[in-house]
Amino acid sequence: PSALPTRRGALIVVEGLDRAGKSSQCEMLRDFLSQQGHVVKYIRFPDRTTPIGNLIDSYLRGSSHQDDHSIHLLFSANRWEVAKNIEEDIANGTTVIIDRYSYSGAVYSAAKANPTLSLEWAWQPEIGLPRPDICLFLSISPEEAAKRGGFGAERYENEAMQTRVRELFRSIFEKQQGVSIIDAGKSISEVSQEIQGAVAGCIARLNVTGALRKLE
Ligand code: ADP
Ligand code: 2DT
Ligand code: MG
Repeated sequence: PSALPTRRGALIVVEGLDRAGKSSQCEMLRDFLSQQGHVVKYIRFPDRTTPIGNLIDSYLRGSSHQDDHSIHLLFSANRWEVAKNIEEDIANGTTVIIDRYSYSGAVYSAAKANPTLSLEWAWQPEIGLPRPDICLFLSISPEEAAKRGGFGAERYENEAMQTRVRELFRSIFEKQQGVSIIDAGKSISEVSQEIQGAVAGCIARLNVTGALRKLE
């Protein structure tokens, strides 16, 4: 008898401000889904390990300067350089969890208030990338985030930037479909329960969702 076609994996994105709990929750979700028998990969953007990622890392640490548009396109290129791999993994049945994606890409660059770098401009290079089946936005107040430790030394880790980023995240997630807004101010286990519920619903609907789509 011929084998059943492989059920495709789900593409899950976790977004949010610094210290919202993205990386902790991605790890917990990976472990949870693995225990359920899914094959899971956890990746993050920026991926600082590639040649493009090295440039981004040096910029974020303040060791190099880049034009706002140029660094924006490098962040996007850092996604495009693995887009095919993600699509192949999904097609082969692997569920891929991504810590930050195009939404961070558009929002952080637009938050610089550079007159020739609008949110709309910033979104354009993301068009055509794999579209997540679900995007979990971990929403946290500045007060709650502050309780989780002070700002680090990297670029963007300051009050003014974070405030603009918060506003822009809100405005783009109002327009996107398939976004689950999660109250990330709750305890780690409460947040993970909510995430597991939202992801289980998404995976259950995948049969009818059909092929992985693209960002538009
Ligand atoms: P992010 O990746 O969004 O920057 P992390 O997962 O690295 O966030 O978490 C930032 C810090 O906050 C870590 O010290 C982590 O242990 C802590 N933390 C994460 N989630 C919670 C939570 N729900 N409640 C309290 N502390 C948390
Ligand atoms: P972390 O590695 O701590 O998540 O911080 N960023 C991220 C952008 O400006 N553009 C992007 O496309 C992405 C993915 C957010 C990385 C910092 O880089 C910002 C914080
Ligand atoms: Mg993190």
